[in-house]
Amino acid sequence: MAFSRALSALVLALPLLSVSALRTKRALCPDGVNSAVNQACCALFPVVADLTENLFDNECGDAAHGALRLVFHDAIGISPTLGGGGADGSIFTFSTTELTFHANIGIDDVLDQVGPFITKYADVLSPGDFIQLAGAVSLTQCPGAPRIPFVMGRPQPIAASPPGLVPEPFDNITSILQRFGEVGFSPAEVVAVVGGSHSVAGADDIVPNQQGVPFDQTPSLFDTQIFVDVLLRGTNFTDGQGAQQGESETAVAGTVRLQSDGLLARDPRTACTWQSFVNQQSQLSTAFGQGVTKLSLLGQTASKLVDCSEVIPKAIAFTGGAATLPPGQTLQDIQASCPTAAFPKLATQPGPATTVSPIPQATDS
Ligand code: HEM
Ligand SMILES: *[C@@H]1O[C@H](CO)[C@@H](O)[C@H](O)[C@H]1NC(C)=O
Ligand SMILES: CC(=O)N[C@H]1CO[C@H](CO)[C@@H](O)[C@@H]1O
Repeated sequence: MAFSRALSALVLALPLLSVSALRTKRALCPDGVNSAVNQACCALFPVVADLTENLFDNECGDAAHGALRLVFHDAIGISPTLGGGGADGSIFTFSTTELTFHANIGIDDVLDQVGPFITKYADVLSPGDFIQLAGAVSLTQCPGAPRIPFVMGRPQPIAASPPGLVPEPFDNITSILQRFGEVGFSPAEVVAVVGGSHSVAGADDIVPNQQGVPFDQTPSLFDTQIFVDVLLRGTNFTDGQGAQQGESETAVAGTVRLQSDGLLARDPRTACTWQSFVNQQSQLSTAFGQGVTKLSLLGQTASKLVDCSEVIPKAIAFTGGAATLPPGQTLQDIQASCPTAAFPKLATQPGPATTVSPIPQATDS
């Protein structure tokens, strides 16, 4: 038994070994500093360094969050019936059209930050490539997030995306699942990409007069806390402004919940997947990484693209703790919505209730 297990492990390991032996033949790049298996990727090392230092400031902050959101808003612009180029950079090149779409609220600020880098490196990368590279690098700023592949060679975009393809926070779950389903995402994949991304996210535009309002207690950690926070009982706005369409005040002061996130967490089609990610860091990271990689290839022919994943920095290991309930809250405050699995037991944070700080805005620094 032990022998046969060892033998099958060896048999399985052999092909992997030869693949990795092939893949480690790195040669020095013309810069004399970096090395790459594929010399075509050498030109990207300075781009990655520039993004890391000068766009993201080496942190999982507003600029990194914005770059990740841009990945989605560019890529989802494709439909089997209406057309569109998917992950083609059209949101940058045809911004005069795409920024008029209501769902792209706030993308103007993201393009103000990312756009100059796209222009600076226009002779190295197409806008579609650049947006996906920036998204992959943004994830390497966020502890717990996966290191995802990056492939290069997306052609220049040829037209703006048709309107109406980017989901909005007040859409119902039927229409959200249908929109993602059209481009090949299962309900479970939708939960992974939406929940995972919104674990490092906040609202800069949809909450009146406020910026950087986090979606969970830990917006600079890619963790599973969002899957808890979104399931807490909501409360009404207490600031006299009232909830806007598509959002609700939450039980965690300082955060805001998108209606679509709240519904995904509770809908019979998605609630069990949503709950399944609570405290399952590596499952989330893997499923999210696969989902974002799939987004990055929408509308593209993968076989025509060159694998430059080797330029993507290492992931930052998860440093946070287990997901917890906010001070004073118990499992009774969770609106558990999966009939087939018990909600996992969680510790309650000690001390008096706190308010989650806003995410500092990139334009502040
Ligand atoms: C049902 C699908 C989705 C809806 C309705 C949705 C909606 C929103 C909204 C309304 C915001 C706040 C915008 C603002 O006020 O500035 C937001 C932020 C964000 N979204 Fe989504 N989203 C969805 C899916 C995704 C996906 C699939 C990704 C990435 C893979 C993503 C990444 C982000 C990020 C990173 C932010 C934070 C941006 C920042 O903090 O600057 N979202 N989303
Ligand atoms: C969901 O939204 C779509 C589009 O607005 C609408 O046609 C449909 O009737 C809604 N479905 C439900 C179940 O509310
Ligand atoms: C307008 C609104 O959202 N009202 C809600 C306030 O909170 C109570 C109790 O949770 C709800 O029943 C109301 O619908």
